[in-house]
Amino acid sequence: MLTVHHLNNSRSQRILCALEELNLPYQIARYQRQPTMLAPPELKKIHPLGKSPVLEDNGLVLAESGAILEYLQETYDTAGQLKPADPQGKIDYRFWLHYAEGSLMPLLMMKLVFGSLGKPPVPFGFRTVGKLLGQGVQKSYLNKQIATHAQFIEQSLNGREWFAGDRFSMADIQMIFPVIALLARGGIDNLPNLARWKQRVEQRPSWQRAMTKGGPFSLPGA
Ligand SMILES: N[C@@H](CCC(=O)N[C@@H](CS)C(=O)NCC(=O)O)C(=O)O
Repeated sequence: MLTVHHLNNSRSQRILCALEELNLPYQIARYQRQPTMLAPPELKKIHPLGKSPVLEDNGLVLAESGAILEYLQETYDTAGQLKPADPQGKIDYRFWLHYAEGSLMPLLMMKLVFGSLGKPPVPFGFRTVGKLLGQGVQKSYLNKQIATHAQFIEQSLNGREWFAGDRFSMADIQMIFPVIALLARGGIDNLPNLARWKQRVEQRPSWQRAMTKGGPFSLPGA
């Protein structure tokens, strides 16, 4: 039996979506974020990093959402439903699977952290300095980086419905989390391709079932 170790409001929503796309039976072991937004310590008993998602499959323990999605595709997607077959599609598929966590998420996490330096839990006496520091880093570095990435992703969807071509794939599932974070907190307007792509994802029954089973998804702390 497949078990998804699922932290509420987290990247493990991706895995639920993939399992729903593949129509696989699975169970969910649920974990709630602590007030700090971190995962509870029990998750470290499943995998030493204590992050979500973790997937268990007949004694195998897998972490990292991209690696889990690739595993599910290679192991269970016998019809090749969630991976393109053409050479360019395969290159794009691999690119987005890596890019989501390797390049885009670190910038969005930095945005979250540097945007929080003027607020609790930063001690009261440090908040003014923290806020100035955070604003400085965002203005001089982060916002420009995020704008470059946002334009790149937006243009990559010109004339295509999905990240790896004309069919929905694991690459789209992997991109859901950073795109939602980018649209929510990237501070960039006018990304119509991305907004339409997000709507298409949200209309998929697999995503809707993942939300029903996994719980609301609103990315307060990603
Ligand atoms: N790159 C990893 C990131 C895993 C990760 O940071 N997960 C978050 C949830 S979205 C988490 O477990 N946060 C709680 C914590 O850091 O304690 C992946 O894609 O699986």
